Amino acid sequence: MARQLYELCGKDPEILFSPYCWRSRMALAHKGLEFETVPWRFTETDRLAFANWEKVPVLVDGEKVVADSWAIAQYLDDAYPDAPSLLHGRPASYRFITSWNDATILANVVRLIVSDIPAVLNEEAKPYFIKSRAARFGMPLDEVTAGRDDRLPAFRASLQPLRMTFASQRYLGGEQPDYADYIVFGGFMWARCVSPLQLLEDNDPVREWLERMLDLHDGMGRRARISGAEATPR
Ligand SMILES: N[C@@H](CCC(=O)N[C@@H](CS)C(=O)NCC(=O)O)C(=O)O
Repeated sequence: MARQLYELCGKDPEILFSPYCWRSRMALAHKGLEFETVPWRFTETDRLAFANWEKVPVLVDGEKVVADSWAIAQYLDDAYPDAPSLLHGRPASYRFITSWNDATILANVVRLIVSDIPAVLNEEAKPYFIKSRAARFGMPLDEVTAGRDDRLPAFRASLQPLRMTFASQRYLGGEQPDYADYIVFGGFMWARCVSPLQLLEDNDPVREWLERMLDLHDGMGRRARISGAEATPR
């Protein structure tokens, strides 16, 4: 059986927008491993019963089933030690990057784009998403993102650790990307796929890094389908 990655999609199965799934698809590409996407939508938890899990990504690699993006990264390094490393045998250091990313980037990005997500969802997933996320934020999704343009400068300022790093290296991994880059990249792909909002200014070094990331692995990120008929790159 071909290697399979269960990934979150919209009503259009080619709109793949989960930040966590992007980590895993870039990690597979980094390892040079071919895989096919199994499109998965919110509310389809039954389809993940085989993995004893309720979220994506889930990787099926032959007999092996691995759920959770972090577990997938570790599994790939263990199972394919001769392919380029993701975590370089030091998963502990990447834990911090994951935590910083999730607490700073993902937590802010969701407050900038969450109201754009229902438009990409299938009819069944829409009410589930709107209700569950409104409950999480304690307010309707439009209120969560209200005034988002005014909040962009603070979001951009929070990325200063990235700018300081890119002043002396091309990637978080150094001269080559590694899993640290894929962790951070996932959040930007999430926004790119579902929202017209331009998170980064054109002359931002983070934007320059993002452009490099979009080109990796035969332009996997750049080729990704994004929502909106106009679909101008952002
Ligand atoms: N810690 C998990 C998080 C995965 C996760 O939250 N996935 C979301 C998609 S972005 C999901 O499947 N959510 C299901 C739901 O909200 O019902 C990982 O790193 O894989």
